[in-house]
Amino acid sequence: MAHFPSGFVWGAATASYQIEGAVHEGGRGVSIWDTFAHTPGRIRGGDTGDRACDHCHRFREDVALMKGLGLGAYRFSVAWPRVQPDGRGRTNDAGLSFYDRLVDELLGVDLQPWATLYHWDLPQALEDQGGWLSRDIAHRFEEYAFMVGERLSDRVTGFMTLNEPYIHFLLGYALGNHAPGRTLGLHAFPAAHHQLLGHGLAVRALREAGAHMIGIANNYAPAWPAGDRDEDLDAANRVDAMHNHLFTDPLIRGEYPALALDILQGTDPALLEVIRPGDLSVIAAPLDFLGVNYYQPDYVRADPTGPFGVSLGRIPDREYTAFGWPVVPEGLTQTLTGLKARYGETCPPLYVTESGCSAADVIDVDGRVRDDLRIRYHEAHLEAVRDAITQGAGVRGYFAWSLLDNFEWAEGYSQRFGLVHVDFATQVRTPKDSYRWFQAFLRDQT
Ligand code: PNW
Repeated sequence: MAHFPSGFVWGAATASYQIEGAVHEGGRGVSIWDTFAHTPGRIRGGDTGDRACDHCHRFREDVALMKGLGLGAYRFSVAWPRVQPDGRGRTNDAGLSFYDRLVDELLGVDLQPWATLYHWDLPQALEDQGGWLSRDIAHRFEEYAFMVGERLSDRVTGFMTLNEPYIHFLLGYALGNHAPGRTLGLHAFPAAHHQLLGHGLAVRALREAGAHMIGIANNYAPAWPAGDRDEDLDAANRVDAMHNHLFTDPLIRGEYPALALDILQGTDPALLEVIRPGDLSVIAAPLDFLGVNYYQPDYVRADPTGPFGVSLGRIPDREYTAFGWPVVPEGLTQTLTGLKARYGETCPPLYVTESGCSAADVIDVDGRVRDDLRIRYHEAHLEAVRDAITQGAGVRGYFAWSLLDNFEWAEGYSQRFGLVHVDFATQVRTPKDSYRWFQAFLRDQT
């Protein structure tokens, strides 16, 4: 495969609740994911993140695995309840110290730390006060962002405020398959607006605290109509507005997309009252980069019974991951070039902050873990990034999701996304074939 621009950032990504474990240690508070995972029936197999990859105790080994792969960067998330157990007031120094040690370990082997402030593990105390539906939370997030920024900005390369506010809004507050498990449909819009407001306030707080590379990791999915009926094209435009533009236009243009406002207004005009004068200029705080998490396009059909008149289907005739998601690398090219086309000169530099797949591992008698699907997946998606660069999208990095097999939210441990296999009973880590492939690929890049 051809070479990427020099200085291109190569990394792997994880998230706190998915890997850390140690949920009762070091003064950590309870998060909405602790509550949700311990509610019977919520997670496949009754799994929880109580132990996960035991990363809090094994981070040195995990950093060594990243180094061994030849990565130059690591994207992790900070668990808010570890740093501020009640989501307001008191800082928990033991929690911040953990991230201190992690960052120092990374720097010790020349890996750039990239930190996400919020990857869905809200302090339960804040959920009890309304969570992201309540406006106050935006200010709590600002305060927390400042705390983390003050402690880590001298050593962290890039900060991301939020991970995938769209997925958190959709699965956490609209549909309820993720924590906090609310099923408000589009009435969950305040959770979208308050995340965006919290993001804008956090950007400002991080800058005050000395951070210089600040962005967000958004989930993007090109909206593909499932048919050529006009209704399907309209349906795809609505999904595009809600999934892609709703969480990006405000950041870059300082306005919500008109189509999304129409949809929300049509649901309940009172929903838009959460947008107060001045909010959009806070939300549009200048960004140094835009993180792109990509998995698959939305395949959209008009369906009067579905939310905003659509239903999502499965793209036919593709290779599928163990999750049943189709492998569609050209959707990544389309996403990256689409962002550049929509925002032009105002488009911040792009980083792919997540790309990866769940694959059933085949473990040989000698312990070798074969995951050919994952090799094909990353190979094709890297080619897709290169195509986007050739077409003028400024892409500066690629973070594979994920370093380790981990707690895959509502799917528990049943879906494995890692370049490194984790035997959850023994916590033994085994680099998979995809790890070796990536290692050889990176060696070839230099
Ligand atoms: C992302 N969807 O979540 C998250 O950032 C990761 O924590 C997660 O492990 C990874 O992707 C794999 O799922 C998503 O339904 C969850 O479209 C669901 C969707 C997309 C992303």
